[in-house]
Amino acid sequence: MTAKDSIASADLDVLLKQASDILARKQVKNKPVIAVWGMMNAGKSYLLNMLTQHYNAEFFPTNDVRETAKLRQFEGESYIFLDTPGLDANDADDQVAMDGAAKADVVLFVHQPQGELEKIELDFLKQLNETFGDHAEKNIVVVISKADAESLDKIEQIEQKVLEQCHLHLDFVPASFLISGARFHKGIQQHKDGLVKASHLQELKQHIETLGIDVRAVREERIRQAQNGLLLDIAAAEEALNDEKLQLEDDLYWNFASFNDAMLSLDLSMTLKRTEYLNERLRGE
Ligand SMILES: Nc1nc2c(ncn2[C@@H]2O[C@H](COP(=O)(O)OP(=O)(O)OP(=O)(O)O)[C@@H](O)[C@H]2O)c(=O)[nH]1
Ligand SMILES: [Mg+2]
Repeated sequence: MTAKDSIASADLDVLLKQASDILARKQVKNKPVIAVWGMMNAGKSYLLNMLTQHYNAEFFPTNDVRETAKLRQFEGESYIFLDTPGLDANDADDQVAMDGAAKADVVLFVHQPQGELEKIELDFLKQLNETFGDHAEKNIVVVISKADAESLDKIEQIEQKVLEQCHLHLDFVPASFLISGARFHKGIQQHKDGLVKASHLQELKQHIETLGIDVRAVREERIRQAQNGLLLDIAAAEEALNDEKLQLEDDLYWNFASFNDAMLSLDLSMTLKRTEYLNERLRGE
């Protein structure tokens, strides 16, 4: 097997796996799946603990260093909450995060306010946007996390910039929320309504409810988008294979050209020799 063969069959394996993943997407549960998605350490798991009322014992483990490596879900009364590993341009973990996003009906894209969206975040958001098709605008929600870690001015500037980036790169401006899970946690534990209010977590919860997610419509659209994407990939792989075939035929032709030339001159000299021999024999008779 040549190197080219192995590349083509590896590509094909990936495409076949994607096809079977799409077919396996039929989900039994009809509760909307709300997934958090974003860079590592953005505060995704912390936010989910607050949204699922895990105030004392964490259901979704949090940490200052990379923590979530696998998908983890909690089934609440109305929703299923799904935690995903942080995106970090590490192929294996990012694939798990992509698989998680593929299962979601709503994605809370969590961005911590250290600046505007990074290129990698925008690239992931663009991919996500495509997979949601018509539902992207409503079902992708931006969460600027750790809002207590910066001044309100600074955070609002960052939010403004993030929304401009979305407008430019995704072609829509998503709903966005400035959330402080830490304030919410403190507010709940110390019974301080002011802190709970300032955390804006309730607003995010209400927003999710007002989305009125039509689980069937979102999933059908996402499967349709995934199938379209896969068909395009298969067409591209077919074209690449065809190019390889033409190149091989070309190589074969040129590699055999000198051999064919040699055979032709051998044939010619044999004919000459035979004629010489026959002439000599005739002369001798
Ligand atoms: N100040 C502040 N810190 C927060 C807040 N939310 C989360 N953190 C802290 O940020 C760190 C990362 O939080 P996680 O929830 O584990 O982040 P994650 O996005 O799940 O991280 P990975 O799973 O590794 O991708 C933890 O130390 C949290 O305590 C917040 O609202 N305010
Ligand atoms: Mg986490």
